[in-house]
Amino acid sequence: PVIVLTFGTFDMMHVGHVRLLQRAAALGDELHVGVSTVALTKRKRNGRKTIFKQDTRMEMVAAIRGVTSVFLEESLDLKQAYVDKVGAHILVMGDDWKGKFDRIKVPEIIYLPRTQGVSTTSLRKGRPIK
Ligand code: C2G
Repeated sequence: PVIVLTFGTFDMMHVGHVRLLQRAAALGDELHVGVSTVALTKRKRNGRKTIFKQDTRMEMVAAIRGVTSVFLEESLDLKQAYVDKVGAHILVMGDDWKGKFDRIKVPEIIYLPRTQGVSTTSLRKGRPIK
């Protein structure tokens, strides 16, 4: 089977996250998802906490059709270890991460375009979605 791996925070799950996961799932037979811990998210986002706890975010991601398994992503620097552990053939990331993981040894890295007009930040601000 073709094994796909992706990562994210998935706080306040929205259509951009769902589409990213479904496009990733369509690239292979299994989709494994690393969900950032609260501690990693604070480091990624200058100390800003997530709205939802890590267990709740994992539960939401696991409920999406096509997701095979979820695990906690504890550090950005452990990407290679996670790739090796799940035996990933394809590493998928949104194109906001373009080029960032090019050193990872994995047969293929695909950066998918983000869904425009929706983000956790816009939801937090309560802005209407186009
Ligand atoms: N995404 C998207 N469209 C949006 C918003 C997000 O396609 N409108 C994608 C992102 O590009 C990412 C995934 O959804 O691939 C999860 O987004 P975030 O929760 O913002 O994840 P992030 O904090 O970027 O974590 O190891 C890398 C990180 O853990 C990625």
